[in-house]
Amino acid sequence: MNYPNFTTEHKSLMRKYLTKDVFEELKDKKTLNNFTLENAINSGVQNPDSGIGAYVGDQESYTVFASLFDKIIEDYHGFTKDDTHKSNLNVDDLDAPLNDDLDKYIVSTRIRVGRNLDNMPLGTSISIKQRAEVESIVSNALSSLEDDLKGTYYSLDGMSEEISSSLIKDHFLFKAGDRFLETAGLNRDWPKSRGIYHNDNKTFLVWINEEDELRIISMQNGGDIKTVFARLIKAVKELEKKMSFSYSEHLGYITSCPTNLGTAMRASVHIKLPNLSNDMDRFQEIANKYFLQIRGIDGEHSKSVGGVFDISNKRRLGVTEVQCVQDMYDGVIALIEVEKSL
Ligand code: ADP
Ligand code: DAR
Repeated sequence: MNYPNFTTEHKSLMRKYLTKDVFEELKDKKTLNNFTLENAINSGVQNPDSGIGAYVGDQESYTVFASLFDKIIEDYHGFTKDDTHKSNLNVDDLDAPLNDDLDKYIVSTRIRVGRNLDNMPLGTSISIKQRAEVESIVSNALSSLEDDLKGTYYSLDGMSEEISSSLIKDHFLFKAGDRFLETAGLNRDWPKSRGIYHNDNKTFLVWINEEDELRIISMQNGGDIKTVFARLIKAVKELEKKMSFSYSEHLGYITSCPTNLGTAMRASVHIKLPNLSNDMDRFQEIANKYFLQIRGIDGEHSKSVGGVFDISNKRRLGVTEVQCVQDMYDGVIALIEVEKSL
């Protein structure tokens, strides 16, 4: 492997920290799943506009390629190689009282976590057989869920056009990943062993074998953030009785992209802020103060429509799940106050 032919267009953290020395140290290394440095950085080499530019093939990659990933993780999360992650899934520790404004301004609330099975390669390096094993383990576990989590699993392989378009319309279904995921190897053998589960009233979903092996999602219309969080926690605890997730004391829940490490949680609202959207500098200033990320309403890299934005926590590692949701709640309260004043 030769040192990548970076151009001035390459702006990712991978480009920033893959110095010639780090490259020489790592270029011939590989993990037990034969995941190499070339595999890890391909997405960022092929897509100069990447922000991060690197994915891992397994939990071991974070150790084997530590000279690169430690720097990316410290830069993005402000989390050093000596820090340890803490988890807190106790919904009672969340201070998020419901009020009329939340339901007036918030169209919908969604809280998701990423998970990957222990002792299994990640989507970037998994084999067809292993990916089928993940689908079987997870869909069988889902089929045993009861009460308000009870529902149906739909495999994407052979899914009817009717079901597919209905799920996409509800923002429930994921499509083949974007060019970043494609060049990371996450779309290989698409749509084999990919699928979606949702409960009967479509407030609980699980994506199987998308960017991570599981995306566990609780969502509903309106702004009752605490109820959405409580449902997610109940589901995660039910699933943890039936499978073990890849986790480390240092990095928390292991994910294919370093941005999702730790809690692997994104707590988001689709919120109407038409007035504040006329002053994006002030909007971004408030988002920075409350550790918020501003997205469009059709997912990452999309645009906002009609003054509705996807607002979510930016911090995922070195903070607990309760803090992620508290970040989002406190930020949303502040944004609504400003919107009302305009
Ligand atoms: P992630 O799954 O990492 O959060 P995205 O930002 O791509 O990734 O969102 C995935 C899907 O979830 C998109 O279709 C997006 O529109 C939808 N979504 C995200 N947040 C909400 C929300 N609060 N309400 C409704 N849909 C949402
Ligand atoms: N677009 C890639 C990934 C950034 C984080 N988003 C994820 N993991 N979906 C980049 O390097 O910019």
